[in-house]
Amino acid sequence: MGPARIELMGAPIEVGASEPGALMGPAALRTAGLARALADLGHAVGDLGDVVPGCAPDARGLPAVAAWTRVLSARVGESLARGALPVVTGGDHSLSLGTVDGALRHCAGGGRPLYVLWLDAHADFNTPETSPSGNIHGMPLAALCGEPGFDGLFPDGPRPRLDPSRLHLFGLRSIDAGERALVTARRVGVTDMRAIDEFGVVAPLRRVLERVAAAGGHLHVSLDIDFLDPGIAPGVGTTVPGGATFREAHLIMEMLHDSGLVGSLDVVELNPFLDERGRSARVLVELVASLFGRRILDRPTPVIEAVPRD
Ligand code: 4U7
Ligand code: MN
Ligand code: MN
Ligand code: MN
Repeated sequence: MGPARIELMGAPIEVGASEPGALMGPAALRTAGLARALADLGHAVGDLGDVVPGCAPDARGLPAVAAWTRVLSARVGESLARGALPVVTGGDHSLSLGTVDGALRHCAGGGRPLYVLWLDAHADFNTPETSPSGNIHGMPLAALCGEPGFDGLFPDGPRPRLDPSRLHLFGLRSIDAGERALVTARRVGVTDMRAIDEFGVVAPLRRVLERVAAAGGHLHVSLDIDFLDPGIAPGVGTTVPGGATFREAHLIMEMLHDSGLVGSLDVVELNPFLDERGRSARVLVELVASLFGRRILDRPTPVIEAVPRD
């Protein structure tokens, strides 16, 4: 079975964040060579260009995010229906309202459970009521899981909800009081930085992947660049110290590739205006390439012997 065709789509949205600049994210990732890096691995890659929302360019707030949600949900759904693997580049994290909604609808149609791996410093589980900032990029998971306060965000009619027990937050190190209560009450899976410091990334991630595999699930990965330590990826509006190292992030991507479970991907929150000479965009391209199979040597994994004999 060959790998699915990869379909890249830009979502230059920044109305969900307070810091302007994320709308340049898709362009920076193109400049850093995302499509080329994936094609060099032997994949069929199409860049479908930037998605255009059905709202005025100066629209603000929930109505603007609702317009993005509709179009992204439709585009991701179409891509999955073609048998492709959509990679949506942002853009702030409110874009995942659309990408996850599209993946949920696709999976509901095919009778497959959707699992979400949320690589992020934050929980993004605020509601308009609990949010200290009012910024929608801190709320997508609460909305997707069906918390109240998001009327008019999704298209009318029945909508598959994200099951919080199939959501796993990985890399968490900043959570607000209100969302902490919700994350606990809804029994969301969490591997926080404390757990990563204590156990590393391998054991916790392996447990997540084993669950998805056992259920025959589709895994949607949402990579927020602030998952990484700001020392390696400074191009982000919401930096939190103490993030994942270069090596931890690489290993996660390699394990995701080896699992063969990833069905859709978001790469979000890159703010090129705050970056240092393209460093953050380049790191993201490297990580995405690792997720799609770039490796140091062609050898079977896992590697049993630390030092190969000749
Ligand atoms: B991101 C925050 F208060 N929790 O809600 C909020 F700390 O997509 C930050 O993860 C949200 O970058 C960060 O505004 C959203 C804040
Ligand atoms: Mn499918
Ligand atoms: Mn986020
Ligand atoms: Mn974040």
